[in-house]
Amino acid sequence: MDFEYSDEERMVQELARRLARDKIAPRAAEIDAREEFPHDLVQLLAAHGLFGLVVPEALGGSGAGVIAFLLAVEEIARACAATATIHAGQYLGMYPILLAGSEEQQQRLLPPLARGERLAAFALTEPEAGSDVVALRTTARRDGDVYILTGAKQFITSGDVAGVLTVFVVTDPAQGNRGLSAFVVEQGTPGFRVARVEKKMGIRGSTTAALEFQECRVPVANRLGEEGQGFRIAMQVLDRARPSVAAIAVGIAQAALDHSLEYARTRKQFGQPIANFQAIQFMLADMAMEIHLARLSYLYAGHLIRSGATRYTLPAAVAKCYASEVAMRAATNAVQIFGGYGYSREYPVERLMRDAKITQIYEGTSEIQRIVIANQLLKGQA
Ligand code: COS
Repeated sequence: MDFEYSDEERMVQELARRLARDKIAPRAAEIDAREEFPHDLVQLLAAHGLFGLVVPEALGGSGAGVIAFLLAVEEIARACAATATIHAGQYLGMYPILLAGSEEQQQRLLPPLARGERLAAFALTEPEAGSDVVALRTTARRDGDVYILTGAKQFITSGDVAGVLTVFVVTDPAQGNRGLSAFVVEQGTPGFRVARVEKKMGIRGSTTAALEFQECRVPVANRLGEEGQGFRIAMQVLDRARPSVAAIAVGIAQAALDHSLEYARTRKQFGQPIANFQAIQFMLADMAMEIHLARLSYLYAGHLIRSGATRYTLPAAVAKCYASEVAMRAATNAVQIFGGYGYSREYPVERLMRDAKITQIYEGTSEIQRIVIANQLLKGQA
């Protein structure tokens, strides 16, 4: 496995680290407190080309590649997990078009997304179907050169601010997973509306919307792939996207370690810095070990993607599941190290603990990742 970064990957990492430290970290606490969508930070990331890292130059991106993308996500999440969710959510929304879109669709839709002029969203989950994708109820019925979409979507990252949404629906209920199809719906399409924006425990700067489709007419030209390919497209997109959730989790865990180290060196009890106590040192060491391994696991999945592997379902699920559990443990232990101050909203670690929790839930819960991993093992694909 070659973990040498190219010059471009290293440059993107350094750029993201600098922006995160200088511009994003100072905004993180107020974005969280005000539950404010950070339009300024979206513009900042757009101005520095950070929305187009996996998009080829001919389609408005930089083609820096998946490793550059993952490294940027970790740096952004180290400063603000909400901003990292918006950033990674853009790629989640673009991947269906990148993986399944026709040349015409890619040329029409991707350049403004890659430049960050429009946001994208991935609309799969519904009120009655999250883990169980085949239970989707939103339907699309063909009528000449349009499809008529009817139904509801739930928990859609950036669903209210996105200009372009990739929406997964049932076109043939008799066909199970082969009866789902994927469509691009643009904001402003009659019949499409944002029903609600959720109030959340964490990642409060990222918006999460409930969407409604009432006789929403979508041109056939916006169908991604063929009818019946929706399930496979969704699974392929999730395989691509899960390493980026792992990178968000590693960024949160690294922030927990950064804050814990600083605090342990300066906080004095019993006449000395608490960093002198082995109970604290062991927590710091465990955090460092786990972060190291979680980072390697998302980089390994990224390496497989970069080298053109056709399936990386298992390593992507391993990275997502492991890193999200590492983030939760690291954030919980950071609160423990800070003691009473850790529980106070004056210090950043309580936000990290709230933000870490979502990484065990979105883009497939830890339980779903274990099912995916076990399925791969039992099919002999590991
Ligand atoms: N890549 C390509 N094809 C895939 C695939 C993948 N990662 N995963 C499954 N497929 C294909 C299979 O090869 C199979 O094809 P055939 O019917 O031709 O054999 C088909 O899709 C069905 O696969 P499988 O039988 O494994 O599907 P299941 O219904 O058992 O899948 C799980 C169940 C739980 C794995 C799936 O529904 C899933 O991942 N759910 C979680 C979704 C999720 O993460 N939701 C969170 C919200 S999204 S932000």
